[in-house]
Amino acid sequence: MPDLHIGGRWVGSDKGDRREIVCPADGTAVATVDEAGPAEAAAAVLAARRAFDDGPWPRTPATERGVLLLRVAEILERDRFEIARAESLDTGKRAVESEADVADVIAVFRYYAGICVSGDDGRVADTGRDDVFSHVVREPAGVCALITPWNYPLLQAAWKVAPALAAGNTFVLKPSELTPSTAILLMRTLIEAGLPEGAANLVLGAGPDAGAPLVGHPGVDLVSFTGGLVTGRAVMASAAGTVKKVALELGGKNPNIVFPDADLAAALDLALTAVFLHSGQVCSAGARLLVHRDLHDEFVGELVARADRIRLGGPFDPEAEAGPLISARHLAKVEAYVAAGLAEGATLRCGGGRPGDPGLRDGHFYRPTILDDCMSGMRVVQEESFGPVLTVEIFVTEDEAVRLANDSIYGLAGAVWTRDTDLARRVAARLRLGTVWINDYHPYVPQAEWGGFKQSGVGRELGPSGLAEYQETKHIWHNTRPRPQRWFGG
Ligand code: TXE
Repeated sequence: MPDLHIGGRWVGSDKGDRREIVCPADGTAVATVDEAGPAEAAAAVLAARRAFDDGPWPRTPATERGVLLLRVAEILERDRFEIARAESLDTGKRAVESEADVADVIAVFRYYAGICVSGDDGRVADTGRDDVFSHVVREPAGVCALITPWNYPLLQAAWKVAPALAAGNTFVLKPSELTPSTAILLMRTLIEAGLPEGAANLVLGAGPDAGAPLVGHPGVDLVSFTGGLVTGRAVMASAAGTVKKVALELGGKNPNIVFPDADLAAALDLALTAVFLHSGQVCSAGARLLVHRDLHDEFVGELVARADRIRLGGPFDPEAEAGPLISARHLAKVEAYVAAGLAEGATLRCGGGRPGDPGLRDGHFYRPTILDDCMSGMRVVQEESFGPVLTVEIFVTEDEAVRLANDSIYGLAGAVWTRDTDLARRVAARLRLGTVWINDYHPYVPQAEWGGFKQSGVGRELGPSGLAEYQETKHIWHNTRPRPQRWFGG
């Protein structure tokens, strides 16, 4: 069966282009998929446009849209192991992580189904006139281009698809060319759930070939993009040509601040999870440890001992605690950041290379790495390596901790560890971050907004704001007793 979904039909690539998808854990081929170019991308936009302008979805009552989203959640629940397996094969992440991702995806569809069903009927504006009925309503934004990366392929698609559909939009989804399998399964799920033809379209392919044409297309009203900072800037610039609504989630360089009075057992454990989960390929990875001087030696010593014991392995290895990096190219990028850090004066405490285990030779594995003695100005501290690399900086005062944490072009997420509630709240208030965890790291819920300050992005996903991103606001002024105004005499 062909892999592109355009205007209600599964179609192949016009030019017959196909890409082999390989598992990054061992290099085995897991799928071969059709790849779109500008022609298929344009066809998908036209299909979504027709479905928006003339099709039933934008005019379907919100409660019915909610029922469909619930059906999507049920089908995902039914197929969760098949979907998780596909995600693990594409990304190399552990099966349990993929299963947790699918559970989160289901929760997102349920959340937006609930918002639809509970309804937002707009509001009446007080004009002070009894001859005027003035109300403000929310309408779908239109045709959405949804562009997603490879680290959480299905999850990131769901964060966009669920609110886009809840609001009554039609869309074209363009997943990462490296990890398309679960997007195909999601599309099948939407069709099985009964989504009208053309409301959901899928193009696969490389960013410049299949993604860029969506961003520049005048038929698209909104672009929601998750990916790297450099690509995000290009997307924003290109979208400016037709003044589209733009939502961007561009990653971070997230501080994890540990004060001496923290619950150290929990802080240590979560500091590992913060940075080494999914081998650091997480936009909110706690890649910058800011540790109080009094705590440094003991805390970092224990962290190093535990990081050294993390077992690497493929997705279905029951012993594995972390998987590979996504590609050889990405591995080379991580290696280059570690080399740059060492050249700038950081001290290598553990990791710093590929594992020696011959069983991991065919995968893109990199050992959990801790760089001590880091300074805020170093490239490895400032730029996103997006790998299993922790940099350690020391602070003494509260002000210094806040200053170091905010010394970044990013502002996505971070944590503060202390038993002093006043201190925790003060620091949380001063951090220029979209999410602050106090005595925790990484949890999120669909009910709460996710997104970044500064160059971490524009707009919010999840929560009520995640729905509002996909809506336009319209003010309708209804004069029930119109009369000439006589503004002009003639
Ligand atoms: O991402 P890209 P890459 C960061 C991380 C990583 C870096 C680069 O630091 O090392 O980004 O990763 C599509 N027009 N994050 O190169 O290019 C592309 O096909 C339209 C953080 O893999 O941003 C894919 O679907 N689309 C991030 C998507 O953009 C284009 C998660 C993301 O790819 C395009 C992943 C173009 N011109 C990487 N060029 C996070 N925020 O979590 C590419 N694409």
